[in-house]
This record gives sequence, structure tokens and C-alpha cells, in this order.
Amino acid sequence: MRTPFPMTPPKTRRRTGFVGLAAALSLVLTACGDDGGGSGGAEYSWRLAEVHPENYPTTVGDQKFAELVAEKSDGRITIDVYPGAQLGEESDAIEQVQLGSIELTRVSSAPMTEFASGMGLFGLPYIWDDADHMWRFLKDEDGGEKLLDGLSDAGFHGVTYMDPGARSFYTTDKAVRSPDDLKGLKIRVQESQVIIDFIEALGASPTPMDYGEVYSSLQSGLIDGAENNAPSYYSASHFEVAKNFTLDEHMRVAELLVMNRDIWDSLSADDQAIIEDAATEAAEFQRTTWDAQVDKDMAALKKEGVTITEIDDLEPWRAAARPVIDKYGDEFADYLAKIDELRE
Ligand code: GTR
Repeated sequence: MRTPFPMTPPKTRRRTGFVGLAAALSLVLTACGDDGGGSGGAEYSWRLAEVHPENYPTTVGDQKFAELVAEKSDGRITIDVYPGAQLGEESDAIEQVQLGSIELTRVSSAPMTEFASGMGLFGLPYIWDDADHMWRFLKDEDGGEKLLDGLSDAGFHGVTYMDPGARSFYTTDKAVRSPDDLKGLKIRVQESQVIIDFIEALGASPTPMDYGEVYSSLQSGLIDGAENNAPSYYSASHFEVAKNFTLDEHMRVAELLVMNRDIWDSLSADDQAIIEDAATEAAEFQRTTWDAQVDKDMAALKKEGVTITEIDDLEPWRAAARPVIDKYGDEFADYLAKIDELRE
């Protein structure tokens, strides 16, 4: 079980007067509203930021979470989901949740690495046998649960994980069949040092940027490729401008639902339980929708004429990525041992 953490000021990267004021106001309202929980408890109205569009599996998971929270709290706690990066790109949403001006966001663990270095684990390539293996780790007290706790010092409460699928490379010009084919290519990455190191180990040039900039950067030739799971590659239309998809499935970068920690701490135990239960159910629901979405999107990608390259032998990829595993081996030794222990 997760343990409550002492109140420490959140780490901030950038603070504006406006956002600071909004955060303070939000906290005052929350504190005044909390009369101890239960069905007759305080009323809350929260926002949840999401970069993906409506109907994307994580957005569906967010919506399920909001519905369940409303149901379990008899309508006292309402959560409005803002899909499609309406509240900002992922890095902005994270900062705003840290400050409390947005209460919740669903984000990838990659950009959270800057706030909680443990999240860098999910940037390590080829460490999972499959999705079930990753989920055994995510649910383990000494694995994923501990990593969620690690968000607390940076001002977040890790509510739950969601399924991230597996990420693979896609490129504009030629199809990538071996790690050598990536040499010298500019590849967009999420903001995570571990992932940057991985791309460098492959001899490519990592280019971190927001998700929302990837399409135009592929189109203009600023980058030669990127990497993501099939639902992102398809729903963000990246396939239109990068028609070669190489299924090396290098990473499973866990998806996260995070909340401002001070707001979480101010809630009654009953309300915290409502949120935990709703999140667990919503995450399970999201996971069940994932595989079907991948199948549907892969079929659509084929229809769109995307060149799909299957990788039968991952050994050359693992060998090329070895330096990054070596570099982070000590830092993540306990987690890597746990991952090994959970293989079947
Ligand atoms: C997606 C993930 C997003 C975002 C995006 C990216 O798979 O769900 O939260 O991180 O990748 O590459 O920026």
C-alpha cells in the first residue's frame, strides 16, 4: 500500500504570478470545501488534461474514471476531461498540475522523469517480455507502486497507471530493417534523458519536442522519424508523413494519471478511497480496450499503404541498445531485478 508523504513544497520549474495565484485559490477552495468526506461530504469540480483525442484509449480511460468518480461520490465530485491538448501540451499540463491550477492529468511517464527520476525506468528498451509482464511489475509493491510513490516529493500524487502499448520507430524516407538503418537519422523523442541515451546508442540523433509538433516536423523534414505505439501513430496522422513503420516494440512507457499532491492530501480518506477505486476500475477498463484498438489501427494503417516491417530477431536491437542498459544498470538495479523475477 502507498503511504502518505510529509508536506514538502513542490519542485517547480517555472512559476508565473498568475498560475501561482490560481493554485493558491484552488487550494483554498479545496480546503474550505472539505468537511470530512462520505456521501454528504464536500463538492469538488476538477479538470483533467489529456493530449489524445476523444475515443483514444487513454481518453476513454479518463472518461471512465470521471464517470466512476461521479457515480461513487453521488455526483459530489465531478471531473471534466479536456482531450486533444486543449489545456496545453503534456509538459504544460504537468507543470499546471504541479502548481494546482489543473487538478489532474493523464500523461506518459517519460516527461515525468524530470520530476521523479525513477520514471526513467520506462525509457529502458527491450526490458519487457510482453504487456502482461509489464503489468505484473506495475502492480507490484516494490515495482510500479513504489515508482508512483516517488512522484510525491515533486508535488504529485500518482493515481494509477494505464496501458501504453509498445513503441516502435517510424520514418519518412526509407524503411528501417536493422538498427544500422537508424544511423544518422534525426528521431523525435519524448523529454527523457534515458530515451535520449537510447537513441544515441543506436547512432541516431535524438530530437526532443512536444507531441503536437511531431506531424509538422516530419512533414518539413526537420526530423526523419519518430517512435510511438500504433494508436498514436495513427490517431495523430503521423503515418501520412512518415510511411514506414518498423515493429521493433522497443519500449513500454507506462501511462500515468497524476493529481496535484496538495489537493490529494486535503481530501478525506473516504474521498481518496473513491478516487483509488475508480482509478483501478478505469485502468482495467482502459487495458481491455487497448489490444482491439491496436488491431483496428494496424488494419487502417495497412489500408493507408503504410510499409510495415516486422522484426523477427530482436537480438541485434538489444545488442545495439546495450550501452543504455549498462549506463542505467546500477541506478535501476532493484527494479531490473524485480522485472527479471516477474518473468514467466
Ligand atoms: C503517446 C502518449 C502521450 C505522449 C506521446 C508522445 O504514446 O500516450 O502521452 O507522451 O506518446 O510521444 O509525446
